[in-house]
Amino acid sequence: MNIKNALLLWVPSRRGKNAGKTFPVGLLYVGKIFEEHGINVKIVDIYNFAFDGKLEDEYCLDTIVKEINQLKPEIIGFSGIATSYGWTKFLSKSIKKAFPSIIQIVGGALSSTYELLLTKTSIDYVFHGEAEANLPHFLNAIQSDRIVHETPGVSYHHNGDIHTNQMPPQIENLDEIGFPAYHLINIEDYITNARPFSKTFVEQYSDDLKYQGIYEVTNDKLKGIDSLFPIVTARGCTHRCLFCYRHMKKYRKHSIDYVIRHIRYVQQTFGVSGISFYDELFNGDVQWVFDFADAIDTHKLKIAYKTSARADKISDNMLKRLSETGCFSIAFGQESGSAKILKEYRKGIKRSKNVESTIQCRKYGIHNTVQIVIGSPSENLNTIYETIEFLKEVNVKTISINYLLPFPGAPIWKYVMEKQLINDVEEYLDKVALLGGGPIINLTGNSDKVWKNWLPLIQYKIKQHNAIIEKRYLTYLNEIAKYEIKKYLPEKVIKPLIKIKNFLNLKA
Ligand code: B12
Ligand code: SF4
Repeated sequence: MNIKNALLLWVPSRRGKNAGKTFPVGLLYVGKIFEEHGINVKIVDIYNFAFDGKLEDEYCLDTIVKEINQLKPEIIGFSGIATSYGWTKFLSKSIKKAFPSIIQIVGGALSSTYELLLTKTSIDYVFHGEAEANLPHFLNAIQSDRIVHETPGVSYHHNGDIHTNQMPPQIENLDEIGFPAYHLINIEDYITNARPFSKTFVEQYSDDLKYQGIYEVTNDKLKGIDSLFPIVTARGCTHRCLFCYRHMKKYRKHSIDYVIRHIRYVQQTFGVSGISFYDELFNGDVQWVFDFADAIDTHKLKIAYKTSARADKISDNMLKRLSETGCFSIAFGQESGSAKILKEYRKGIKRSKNVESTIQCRKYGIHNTVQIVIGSPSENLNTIYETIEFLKEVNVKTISINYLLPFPGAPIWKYVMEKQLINDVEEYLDKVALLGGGPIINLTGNSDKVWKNWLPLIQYKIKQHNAIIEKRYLTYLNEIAKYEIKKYLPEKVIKPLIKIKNFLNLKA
């Protein structure tokens, strides 16, 4: 079969107002493979025309039908995550009706819904894992009229059953993949703004006298950096947490040489200076991190970057080197303040290490959003209070709290299926797409009323704590007023105190 054109669809994972645009990194790697097989590719990002309202599906379909009539693709590929399922179903069925000969394939984390995709939609093949390991086999087979059913790591429907072929070996040397096919999208549409980070850093620590001045270090790192660009330095992770869907098993890093070349390439080609590392795990190889920092110095690279990391592999020295080389933000995934829940999450990190690493970040002017996941099967009011205590202890103001959302393929999914906690998976995925990380499914033994109130309870307690902390600094303010030493203190100390005083509407 002669394949001339392929259309790749980046399917939103959220619905309505929450549908935010995200960089289609995975599809740029997929598009590259098609091009290497002499196939013309077009990427269409559905986020560009997804909007609120009942007609969003129909409107979206109209736009895609126009694209199909223009491009005349022999293959359509869908990419997204599990919550992109609803859109994919609607589009897949509608497209099959109008264009029955087009082969429909799916990849990315969306492939975790492969059973639904192959029974309830018109998808022909679902690709598991990384496209570099199975898509070339599929394209070679199709182009030379061989049997595509033998492609490793692919699920398909055959004689009334779903078949899943054995996974191919993962790519060992990631550098062989090369750079993503950036020319397939309009890069300008995706570069995000780096400025809000310096703002949140100021908000985060402005009341903590010990760290006055630190935000200036961060502002310094972000000087002239107004854009963030995604780069992948690793694939896979060393762990397997309860709620995490992992379709790339083994942990692998690109070489430092590759990453430096990649950074230089995007800086020179797109004029960006800020980098957002899109790895599942950036610091899985500790020595790599130090070597990377040294390479940034050696090559005199001027960058600012944000990344994610496991707190157990963080050390004072690592934070120092990261900060010195431009790191302004790290996300750890602290998950919980309860040792019991951390164990249930199989996080492999102790509470005390989470506290230590989070606090250490301030010392080096590195912003940290504390990420909390609540609502695992063993969660109760005691463990929620342990999390509240943890949040008070680390005293960080930027906190992201989400209820645990089970996704197909994650370890928790088995528990949910065994306990029959979800009757209709399609309906559940649509609900998650609409509501995000709110209270959607109660996995705990607590009543819905209690469980739903955990999030507002944490938020209330933390607000209360922050107000107490802020009041504490009023004592300093009183002292300042009393001894009239205002003029002897630097502005950077006075300003936040005045702000707090005005905020609390209190007299000094
Ligand atoms: C960076 C990231 C984000 C970023 C950017 C999102 C984005 N642009 O994708 C941010 C922070 C915004 C984000 C948010 C969320 N994320 Co996220 N994110 C990731 C992360 C760490 C990396 C994604 C990435 O770019 N990888 C690099 C590329 C190279 O890999 P890839 O996309 O998988 O693509 C490869 C293959 O999958 C395959 N492939 C991909 N598409 C296709 C298509 C075809 C046709 C074929 C053949 C092959 C193929 O080939 C590619 C090359 O090898 C992944 C973890 C992971 N490793 O995937 C989680 C992950 C995708 N996120 C996840 C989740 C749940 C979320 C949130 C819902 C979290 C939340 N509660 O809010 C939100 C959703 C936000 C949104 N609006 O979409 C889950 C999805 C779980 C699932 N079963 O669907 C993942 C897998 C994390 C996890 N392990 O649980 N995320
Ligand atoms: S949550 Fe983080 S540490 Fe845990 S398995 Fe997923 S990527 Fe790895």
